[in-house]
Amino acid sequence: MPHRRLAALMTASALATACASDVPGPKGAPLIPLPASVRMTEGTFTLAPGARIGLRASGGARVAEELARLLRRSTGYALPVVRQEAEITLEEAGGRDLGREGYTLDVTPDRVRLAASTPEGLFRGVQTLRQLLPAKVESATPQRGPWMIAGLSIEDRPRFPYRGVMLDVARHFFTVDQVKRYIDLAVAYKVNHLHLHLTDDQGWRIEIKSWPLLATDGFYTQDDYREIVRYAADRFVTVVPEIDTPGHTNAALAAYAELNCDGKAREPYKGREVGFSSLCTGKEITYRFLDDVVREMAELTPGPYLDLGGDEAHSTSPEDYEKFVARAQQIVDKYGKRLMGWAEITSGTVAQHWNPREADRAVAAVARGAKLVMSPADRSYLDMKYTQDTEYGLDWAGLVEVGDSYAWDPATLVEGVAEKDVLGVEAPLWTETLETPGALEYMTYPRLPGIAEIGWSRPSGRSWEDYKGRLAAHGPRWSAQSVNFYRSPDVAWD
Ligand code: TNX
Repeated sequence: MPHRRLAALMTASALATACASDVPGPKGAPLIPLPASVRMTEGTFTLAPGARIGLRASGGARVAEELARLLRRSTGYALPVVRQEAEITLEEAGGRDLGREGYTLDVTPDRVRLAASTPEGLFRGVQTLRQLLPAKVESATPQRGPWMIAGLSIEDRPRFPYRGVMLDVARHFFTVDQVKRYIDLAVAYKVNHLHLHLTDDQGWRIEIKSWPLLATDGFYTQDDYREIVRYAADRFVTVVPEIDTPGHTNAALAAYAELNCDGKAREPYKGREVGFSSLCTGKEITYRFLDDVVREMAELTPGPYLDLGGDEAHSTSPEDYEKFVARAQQIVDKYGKRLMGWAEITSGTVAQHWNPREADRAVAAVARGAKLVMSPADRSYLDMKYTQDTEYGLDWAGLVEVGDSYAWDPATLVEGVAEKDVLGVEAPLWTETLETPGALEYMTYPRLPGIAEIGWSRPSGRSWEDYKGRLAAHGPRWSAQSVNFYRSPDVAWD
């Protein structure tokens, strides 16, 4: 039966885009990330002005309110949240364990039914629902309907538990509100970790009460930081704070003379060189400092990870580095957190692969029992230029067009690293050349959604040819939110 085989060969993605042409009105819903399974069904649901959002799950109230807020803005409908079955219902997946982030979404002519085992699963499902509606649903002001969704049945859960984005707020500082918007845009693609690179040679951006001179100019107070953590948590995003050590520490070495081996404070630094600074690994005060910083950060951070960097410590001897990292590990253990660091770090539960020329470090980390977050600079670095002409960014890892950032797989990229070794993926955005939110957005979109898909979706359904078709439909969504994105010529934008 050849047609049966054909149907079986049709990937979830083909089906997801197939709906496009069948829907009267809106042009369908090319989903990113691609769900684990999508089945098209008969008919179309239309959101009517009198529709309600029904909540039949404990703990999902904030998710339901967030969905209502989003839909009210653009539809202008009242959309009350009620505690009963309604036109759009969010409910607990009865009996079935969909995992922490999994969900099912069923659209029939008379209802939308979203089910999950946790509020987090409902939140991930809401992101899918947004993408099923026309792009104008992202608008902040009332738009004209109709608001239609093609009938379908989705069952979805992520491939990897860690799907992150990193923002370097040290090279250039970004305010709490700017970080909130950055989070809002990223969660639409089911990103669930925000790694904040809080300290570097150029600046220390988090208040440490026991060392008050560290952060003096452009920084988060501890209350600011708590606010970011809370905002992220409300969107099921875990903040991973990074205090880079023992290198990338000029800002600390400038603030406190006693942290230097020679006891002399360093000059503040504004340049772009790396690898010139090091904490004094032979002095006890260095470990008192580290203990204080780790204690305060652990108190502020509900997430499991505390990242101590460890990259490019070119001014620390290998022996001193080892010694330092061993002490750092003890301190992080003492405060009940898990040490995370870049692949150079020789200790810790999670190591982050970043340098394509040093993939052996990732393999070594796995041999030590660490899990990997994959963020290869030549694929997932959001600060790499797209082309020679890109106004911002660096090119040390190469030029990274949208297709380059999409076409790789974390379980096959590095020989000696397999699926089981991978915790997930991350897209880091370093900000040596980026000073404004518009510049951040330009480098992040459209590459972040591709990295998010690599972390969420099964590799079997993925191809650049298919992906770029889906990506095209996200341009109008970003336009509706005034996102400054790069209109890659490789994508036929809607
Ligand atoms: C390398 S990636 C660095 C950063 C730079 C970045 C620029 C890593 C662990 N270290 O210090 O900002 O390249 O792309």
